[in-house]
Amino acid sequence: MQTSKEKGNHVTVDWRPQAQVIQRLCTPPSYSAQPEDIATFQKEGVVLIPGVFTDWVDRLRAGLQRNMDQPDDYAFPCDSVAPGGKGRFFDSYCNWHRIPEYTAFLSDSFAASMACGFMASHSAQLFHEHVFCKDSGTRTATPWHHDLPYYCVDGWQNVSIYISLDFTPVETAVRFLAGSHRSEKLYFPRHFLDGSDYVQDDPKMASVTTLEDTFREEDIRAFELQPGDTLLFDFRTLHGTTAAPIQQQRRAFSTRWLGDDMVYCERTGETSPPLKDLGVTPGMRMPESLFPILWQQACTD
Ligand SMILES: O=C(O)CCC(=O)C(=O)O
Ligand SMILES: [Fe+2]
Repeated sequence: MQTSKEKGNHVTVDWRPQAQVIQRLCTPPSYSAQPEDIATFQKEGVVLIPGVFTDWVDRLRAGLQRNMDQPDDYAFPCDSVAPGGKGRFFDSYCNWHRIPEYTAFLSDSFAASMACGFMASHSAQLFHEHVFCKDSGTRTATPWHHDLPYYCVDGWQNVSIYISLDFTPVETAVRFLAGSHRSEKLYFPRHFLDGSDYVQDDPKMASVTTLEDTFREEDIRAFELQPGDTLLFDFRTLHGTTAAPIQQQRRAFSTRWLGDDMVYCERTGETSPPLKDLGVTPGMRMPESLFPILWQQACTD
């Protein structure tokens, strides 16, 4: 039997960014969001912005290739196809400071400014990046889940910016339950390998596993994606995929952002990423020495 440790991301190299890398980050350019996109994000918990990062696709693919070629040289690699299963479902995170193409994206793209606008925040603090690859032949569904309970942070102003790096037909793309980000309910994180719940002994959390059959079709948002198409979604929005086989490699590069009200919290069990010794107590902002603030809105009030 696999232990819960073997199912998740493995501890390899140190995930902590060096101060010098943070100091070298430039002020990224600014993004002008369409008010209707922000409104959709706030109402539905997800919005698609077609083609917005097309210019970054080649560089991010090159970065992801480094990550996948030598997974153990980078932090927290994970393979989530069960023994004997077909294909490969790879993910890894917290490598933005080690992979030059990821660092360049944070320094030179308008992602930080975009995050700030969609979160309706005065600042955008980088939590981490997260990359995914499902190889052709993979039949492993991404289990329905939402991201917040995986994390050692809590609050409402947050966003993931998920950039598709390949053409992805709607059948195998991530689908979202519109409006689920407004529910106060939290569900146990799940292992991507087999959909099992994490061991988090929190009486306020429930299991989402029995709920997915009850989602109404009209509330599901699913999008065919071209390389560079980008989904912005809330850490609380429920999402997952079908088990339809992947016909053609599907890769994605995601960055996770914290707004003004996001603070450190202690979960009652394992978290993902499993970040330790952050030097903060519950209720405090995440330390900027590890999670840099990359955008600050000019103060207008
Ligand atoms: O790409 C996938 O299948 C999973 C993505 C996901 O869960 C996320 O970005 O939070
Ligand atoms: Fe997720």
